[in-house]
Amino acid sequence: MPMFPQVDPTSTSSWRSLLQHREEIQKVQMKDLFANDSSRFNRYSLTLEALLFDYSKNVVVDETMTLLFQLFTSCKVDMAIKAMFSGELINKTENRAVLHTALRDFTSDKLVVDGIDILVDVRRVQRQMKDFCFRLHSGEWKGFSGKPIRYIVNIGIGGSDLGPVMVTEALKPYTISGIKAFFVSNVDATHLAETCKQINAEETLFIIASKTFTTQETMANAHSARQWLLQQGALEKDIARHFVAVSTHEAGVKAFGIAPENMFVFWDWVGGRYSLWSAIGLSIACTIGYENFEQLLHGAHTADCHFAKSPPEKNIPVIMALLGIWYRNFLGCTSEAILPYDQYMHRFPAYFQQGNMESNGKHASRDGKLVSYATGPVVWGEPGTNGQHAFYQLLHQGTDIVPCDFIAPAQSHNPWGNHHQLLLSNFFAQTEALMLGSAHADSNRVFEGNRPTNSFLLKKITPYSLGMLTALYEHKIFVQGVIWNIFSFDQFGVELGKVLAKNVLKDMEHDEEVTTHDSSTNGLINFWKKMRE
Ligand code: G6Q
Repeated sequence: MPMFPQVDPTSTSSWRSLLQHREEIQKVQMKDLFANDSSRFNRYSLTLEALLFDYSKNVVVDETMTLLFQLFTSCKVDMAIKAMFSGELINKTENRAVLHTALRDFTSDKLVVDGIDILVDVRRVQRQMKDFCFRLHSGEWKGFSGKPIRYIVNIGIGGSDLGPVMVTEALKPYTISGIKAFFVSNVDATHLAETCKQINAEETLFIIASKTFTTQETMANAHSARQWLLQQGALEKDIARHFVAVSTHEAGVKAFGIAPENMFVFWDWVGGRYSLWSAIGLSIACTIGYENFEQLLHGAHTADCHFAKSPPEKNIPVIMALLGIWYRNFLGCTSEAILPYDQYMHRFPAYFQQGNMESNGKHASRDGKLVSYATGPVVWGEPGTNGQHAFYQLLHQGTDIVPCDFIAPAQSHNPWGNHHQLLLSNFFAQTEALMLGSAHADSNRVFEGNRPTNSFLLKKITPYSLGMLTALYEHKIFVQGVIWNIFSFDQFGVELGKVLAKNVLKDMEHDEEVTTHDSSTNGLINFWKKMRE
């Protein structure tokens, strides 16, 4: 039985009303809305502690928002939110709870899932991580030649890579002095080889991060890293000082040769792309310190409380989600851009590209039928201002409307001359120009305007504020998944890739001509066989 009712969103009266309302909104120009309503910014913006969310530059009027909030109610999203936080098995296709929120909950005493209080285990692993970081940073943990660890190399891919990379990059100013972090994900040996050129084996800790501990890319890189360490003078007995693992698969970790005391566990109720808050965040904690990692969790918990307790009209992730649905399902937008005006945040769009596209890139509804409406859009982005000198052309004058999220800190970690003002002047000017547009006699020079943006202003990018922002984006994905009536927490499309490559690999391991595939695939494999060394 589903934990919360399944609702086909198109069967609701709010959906039908939104379809009608769309006709009226086609005539609306945001610039007129601003001209006629001096309170629009105040009415269409919210704060969460020091974070400002301005959604006034969207093609919406009060009626749009009212209908969207009605859609939220008709689709029983409030029940779904409760079901997630309380640990119900809402990831039904994998028969799992979805509880990354429990990893950042320092206030609850107990959370029972399948008869087990999971918070006991959560706190035990957090203490293990804290203790490990202390030993690492105090120099007590030494490499095979007796030197302390300086290089952290996380080996993982997808959810076991993107989150740690995104956070470690975004929080670079918090890096512990003397520590340098690297992330190896691609099975292309170049990734590992180029990393090895920048590190010393005797001062390196490899963190093998893999939920399943079977992922081809991660296992290949882990074995090659092990081989490299031995080539650099380490002995078999030294492996324990240079390799630790983060996984849910204890037997797999053991088989690789990593001692159980050097394993950090997490649980099947943590989805890969939601796992940076678990022990998968070990590379983050090793790089910026455990206390800062904990601040990240605290920030996320603040967003969790906001999401769980605020009414839809005051709920930032709910409004982010509803606006996304408005553009995707009613105004036909096929993509969304995330544009951080902060160089340290350069992997934030990639992180949420996975978060969104892997969660909501689904075509089957929760009752197993094919959906009759659009689900997750393409999500992409790059940091400003670089994007301005590249793809913003299409944002301003292209034939597609791309709703954009602009994100920036009010304060820079590098207050150098007037750089930060220059950066933010671009942010503010771009959102204004996208909204206003400009007229010209020459159509090549016309900017139609009326192009929607959300703006997020944070005081500064800190572990706490980044945790908060990240959790807001996570909850946006959740709300959209519920309204689209799809399962957001499985990833059969990703798993397909893992199987396909294995099958083709078998055909590449012998010298015979391959004939069992379509002519293109046969042709490619056979051409490669002739060209390989
Ligand atoms: C995330 C996905 C996927 C996964 C990787 C790595 O939600 O499931 O990106 O994280 O395929 O998987 P492992 O952690 O099992 O190696």
